[in-house]
Amino acid sequence: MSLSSTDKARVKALWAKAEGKSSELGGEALGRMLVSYPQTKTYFSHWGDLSPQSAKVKKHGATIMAALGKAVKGIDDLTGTLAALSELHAFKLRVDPANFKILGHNIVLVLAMYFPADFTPEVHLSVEKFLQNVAFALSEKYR
Ligand code: HNI
Repeated sequence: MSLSSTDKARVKALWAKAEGKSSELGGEALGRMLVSYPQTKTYFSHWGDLSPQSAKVKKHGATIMAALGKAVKGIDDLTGTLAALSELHAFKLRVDPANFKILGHNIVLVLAMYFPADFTPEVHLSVEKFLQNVAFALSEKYR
């Protein structure tokens, strides 16, 4: 499902609000994913402590959100913007693309928690579509 100009505008507006807190939001989303979907822990087992308090989990949450911030800026060409990351996740990290959906779910949840007034059903719809397109772009290089 491609993003309409309205979807893009909603995502950009919410992101403008979230950006300042993006490290915290990312840490919360990744930390929650590792607890609520324990099957995702296998990819990060080399880190040892995978609790939401873990410094590595927090730092990586910030890394993921920074990449998503770039995706928001490159929202008109997500496949191009995320090509290198797709390559990395497909061939080096070998992450099952089903997990992109799981992380996306946790990101949606955290955005709704932090910005309840902004997270109207319409914004929810546009954010879901954006994250679906991100997941699709990240899956592009899997062959
Ligand atoms: Ni992901 C590394 C972005 C989903 C497992 N990941 C990265 C890096 C970025 C990134 C950026 C750092 C790249 C580098 O070092 O050059 N990851 C994203 C984004 C999403 C995503 C934008 C989806 C929105 N990654 C996932 C998912 C998993 C995942 C769903 C597994 C469940 N990623 C990893 C692993 C690494 C990683 C594992 C390497 C971590 C490390 O440092 O050891």
